[in-house]
Amino acid sequence: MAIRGILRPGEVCIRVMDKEKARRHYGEIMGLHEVLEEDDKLYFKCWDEWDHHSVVLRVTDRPGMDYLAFKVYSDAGLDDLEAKLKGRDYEVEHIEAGVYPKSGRRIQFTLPTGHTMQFYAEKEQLGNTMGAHNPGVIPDDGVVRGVETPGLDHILLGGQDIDACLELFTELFDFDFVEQLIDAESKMKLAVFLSCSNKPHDIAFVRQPEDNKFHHASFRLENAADVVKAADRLGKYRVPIDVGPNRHGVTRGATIYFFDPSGNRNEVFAEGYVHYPDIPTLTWDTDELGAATFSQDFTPRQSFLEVLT
Ligand code: M3P
Ligand code: FE
Repeated sequence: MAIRGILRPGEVCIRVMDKEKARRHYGEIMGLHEVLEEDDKLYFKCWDEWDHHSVVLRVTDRPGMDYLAFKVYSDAGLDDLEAKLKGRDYEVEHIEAGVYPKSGRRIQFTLPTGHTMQFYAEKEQLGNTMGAHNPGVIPDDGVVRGVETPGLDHILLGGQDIDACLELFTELFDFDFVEQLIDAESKMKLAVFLSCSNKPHDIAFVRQPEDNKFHHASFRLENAADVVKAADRLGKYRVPIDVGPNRHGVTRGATIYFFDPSGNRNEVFAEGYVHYPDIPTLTWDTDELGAATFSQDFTPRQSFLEVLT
């Protein structure tokens, strides 16, 4: 199916505790471009994203995620999604255009795992500096810096009823159920990976005892060599590393996990396979938990499984 419904995770709002440290981490070190500042918020875009911003940082007293917003192809798509949600007795809130900066109207609801999720169709576009006509391949402003991520890739959330989220995303939102991690004995789903695109995942859920938890926001890189280069930068700036360069079994992405100054986990991710809707759901079980999570040393990490914000 051509992508004409839900397009991508277009905006994530992450809570941070120190504005200047967060500005340095997401700006100088990760290489996102700061596009707007409010009293308690910083707005960033990655260099190859056209929309005004994809990352919002809200300064407060605890880390975690305020909301995740998916961009939808058309305004009519919002009505369609609202009708579907109401058909399943979800409470849907309307947010008028302009309430969120540079943004058209939004609808908001709560996931079965307690996370706040939004859909929007319009956001002012800034472009990627190259324009749309004979655009070239490298941004024109010369300001490619830090880890140089071209875009927000996917989000991983934690909560209890990930089965209900799986049902919601596949039945109502037309996502593909791309991969899962199950308990080898009970067959209980421990993690589910969902795609609305050709990516191996746009969102994933991991089973956790506490709802509304944030596992990580992942930023795309082009290839595994860029992931190793990112590791050099993360080390140079003394960014706390959760898991150094490795490759996921699930999604096959080259990865590094690390923490922002407030303890929120970030990931850089490259080279996952191309997903198509006719590919069967891939299943990993806990007998291969190490290889499912980190295939190069097939060793599960405790912090990776237990630290969420
Ligand atoms: C990723 C990824 C788990 C695996 C997570 C994988 C929670 O974050 O980007 O592929 O088992
Ligand atoms: Fe990830």
